[in-house]
Amino acid sequence: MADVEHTLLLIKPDAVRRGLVGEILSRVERKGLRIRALELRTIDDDLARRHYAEHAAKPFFADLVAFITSGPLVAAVIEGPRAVETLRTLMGSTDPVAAPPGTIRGDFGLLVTENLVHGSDSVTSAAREIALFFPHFAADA
Ligand code: RTP
Ligand code: MG
Repeated sequence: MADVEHTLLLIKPDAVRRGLVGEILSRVERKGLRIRALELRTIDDDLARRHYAEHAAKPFFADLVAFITSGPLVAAVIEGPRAVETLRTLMGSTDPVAAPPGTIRGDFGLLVTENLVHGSDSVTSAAREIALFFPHFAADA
């Protein structure tokens, strides 16, 4: 597959608390994307700040870091053709109020602060984020 991409999926602590891990992974798999790495873990403050570094100056940054470290999340490397954009389409827009039904955020979310999932926003971001969460991941292994 010439245009295969890898992207980082996070099933955020709110979705883990609500028991939506299987539902979300199932949607990703049914779409045809492949899970290449998978881990349940609670991330620390340092990893959260590095993952969300682009938002460091935003007023919601402290709340974002507190939320994403508030309990276990599921991190996954997802593979497939145009995987970055495909996963973002499955997720729906950042604010669940604007995300249409049929998307993960549109079907299960209410609040922008607890919006269930993260997906890398570009191939460049994906490479940076995969290296943070899965430092030993090799795309061609
Ligand atoms: P994510 O990075 O988590 O996948 O979300 P995203 O790309 O759709 O949105 P982004 O702009 O990267 O924002 C990162 C996360 O910050 C939270 N946020 N809170 N309180 C607020 O106004 C606000 N705005 C954004 C969201 O939880 C968003 O997922
Ligand atoms: Mg983002």
